[in-house]
Amino acid sequence: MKMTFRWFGEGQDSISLDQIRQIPGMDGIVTSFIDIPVGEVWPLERLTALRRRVEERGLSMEVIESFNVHEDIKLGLPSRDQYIDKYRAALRNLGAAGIKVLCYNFMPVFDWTRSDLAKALPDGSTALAYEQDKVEGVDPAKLAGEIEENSAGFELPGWEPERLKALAGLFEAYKSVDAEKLWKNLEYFLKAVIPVAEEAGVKMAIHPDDPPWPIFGLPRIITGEKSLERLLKIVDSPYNGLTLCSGSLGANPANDIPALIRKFGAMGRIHFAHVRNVKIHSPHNFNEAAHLSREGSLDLYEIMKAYHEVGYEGYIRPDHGRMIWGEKGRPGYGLYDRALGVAYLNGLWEAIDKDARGGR
Ligand SMILES: [Mn+2]
Repeated sequence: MKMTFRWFGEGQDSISLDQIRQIPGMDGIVTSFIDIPVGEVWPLERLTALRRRVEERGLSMEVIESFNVHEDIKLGLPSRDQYIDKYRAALRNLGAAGIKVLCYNFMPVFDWTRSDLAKALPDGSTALAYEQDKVEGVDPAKLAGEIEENSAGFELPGWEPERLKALAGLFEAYKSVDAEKLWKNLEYFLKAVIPVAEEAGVKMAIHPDDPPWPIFGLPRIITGEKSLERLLKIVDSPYNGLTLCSGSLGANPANDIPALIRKFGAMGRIHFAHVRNVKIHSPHNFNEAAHLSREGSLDLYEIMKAYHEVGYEGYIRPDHGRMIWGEKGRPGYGLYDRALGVAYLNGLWEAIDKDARGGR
């Protein structure tokens, strides 16, 4: 298990590499170039230069996240082939730069969705929250405006200004794309890119839809066991794998996270573990919680035990955290609560590992 931390890059993140380095047991960062528009190729020189700077700070850079798939690919438009070519070129660059895992998603229009980026919790901390009525009761453009306003000045992956400007047109375009059509478009994409990922040595790891149900009438297809199984069968290669996000899938209590880890982990298809907790209040209403099991609805001990049982050797990160101790930062991505999450996950792992070896 290699512990990592999401870092948005110089000038994009209030947290420094030196701070991340000081979190006990930290191996590396997970990053992206969010200044490069979706669909464009990430230059090899920038990747290698950044990797060098990260390594000079004592951290590794082997995982990329939020390398988003262009909407034309998801929509299955004729123009998708040109974007698929760019995606393949980008995969080659990532491989040449030593990147091992690429986390992406296939959610129409929006990436993750929340109704509140700073919901006050009883202890005075704030966290991202999702209330179905608040989300479904508003015009998506209005919600997007609110999210932008409350993003503490940061550009959020999936909520980039250029995407938000095109919102009305995108919704119109998706009218002809139902879940089955979206599956077909995903299939077309994977069949085109996985052979290149294999050549480049970059494992693709799809992130489940967050939350794992349709919103705003848009289809969402990566939502639980059956869909993950279907996804893996499209191209039966270890390079077509998963980011198992406990918080995304776990927002639906029908998803048994430890069972999913045991199943897909034993198949060697989980390449990236996002581990966090959510507190479910009622169906389709939740807030993100501290990592500690009793603070939310998920059993993090069972989750880490499942990873241990399948001999998980991939990358893991604490995923989102709350805002605590007066920290101001990128919603979900402050330093303190995520660092506490790392310490807790490392503690669980040490105990589980030592127990499994008879206390040695
Ligand atoms: Mn996640």
